Amino acid sequence: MEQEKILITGAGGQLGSVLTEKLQKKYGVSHIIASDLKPNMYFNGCFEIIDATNFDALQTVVLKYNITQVYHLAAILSANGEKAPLNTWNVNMKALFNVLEVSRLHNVKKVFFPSSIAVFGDNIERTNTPQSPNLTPSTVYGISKVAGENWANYYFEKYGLDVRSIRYPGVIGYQSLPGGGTTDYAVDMYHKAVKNEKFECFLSASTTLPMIYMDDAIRATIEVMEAPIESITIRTSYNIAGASFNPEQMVASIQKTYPEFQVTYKPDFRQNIAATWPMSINGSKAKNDWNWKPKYNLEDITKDMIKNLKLKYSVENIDL
Ligand code: NAD
Ligand code: AKB
Repeated sequence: MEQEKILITGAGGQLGSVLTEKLQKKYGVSHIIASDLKPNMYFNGCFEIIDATNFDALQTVVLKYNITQVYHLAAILSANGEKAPLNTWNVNMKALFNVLEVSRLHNVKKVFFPSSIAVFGDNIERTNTPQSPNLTPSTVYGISKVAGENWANYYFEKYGLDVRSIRYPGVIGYQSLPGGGTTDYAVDMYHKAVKNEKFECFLSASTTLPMIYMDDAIRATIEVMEAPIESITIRTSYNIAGASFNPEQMVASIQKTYPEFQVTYKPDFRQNIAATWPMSINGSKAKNDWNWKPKYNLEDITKDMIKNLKLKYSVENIDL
């Protein structure tokens, strides 16, 4: 384990910035190479600028550090993706092909590819959505994730490349800001509540979606990557359960601490995306195969978000 050299693409993003720190703690700072389109001033340790759509840039870094594992997080998310569909397809697919090819060519042992609940579309059971229904996503982002899952499976079957993947629900955390998805409202709502501001929600009050707390999301990522190879029976991507709730339930949960907190609803194009996604996920394969169990429900998330955001904003005020 001491010999691992781990490259993270998209390390400056919502998940990447937290995952980088977690992996640094686990493996040692010098074993983790964070990369993104531009440097992140908060990173300690090794950082490389890599546009993951550039094969040579990626290959150079993999060879320079003798990379043994890649966590490939770089992508354009659902809402931003709809603003430029062809570019989103190009970025999401080209970056993944580069990661898979460079890994195959240079003996990278394991690759993590994050998929999403965006793989699901209209033709699903929206409650307790099963692992393998007909996947007909409504966004270019979702289409790229379905294709990515199948390419992950292809590289495992054809070349034996150990690619592992989970379908993240919407991720909520205090450490970082989300990067242009349909579930971003949830993080924004907590920030506004703690700053004693009003919030305008771009989804309707009753839009229930699967969500997951950052700690659970990072733990699931590391657990699936560390599971014994024989326990991984799904090589496309695992459904994972987190918590499921709608904006109205979030507001009620926040109002237990901030009774004056006010939210108005102004659904926009993201409402149509959310309407095609599951309301809750059946994560039984992940549970059976590698023991996945989420720790945070809505009340736990609200408590931890408020506690940490209060701290964050009070420190920022002291700095001023
Ligand atoms: P994010 O948008 O916050 O971060 C993505 C990062 O990728 C950004 O820092 C961006 O600069 C970088 N990036 C974009 N194009 C790049 C390129 N060509 N080369 C290198 N870097 C590039 O996203 P996130 O929320 O941290 O998501 C990380 C991964 O997890 C993504 O693949 C996303 O699809 C997946 N995911 C996230 C969520 C969520 O709720 N956050 C849910 C499901 C799946
Ligand atoms: C998004 O909303 O695009 C992401 C996701 C669920 O994939 N948060």
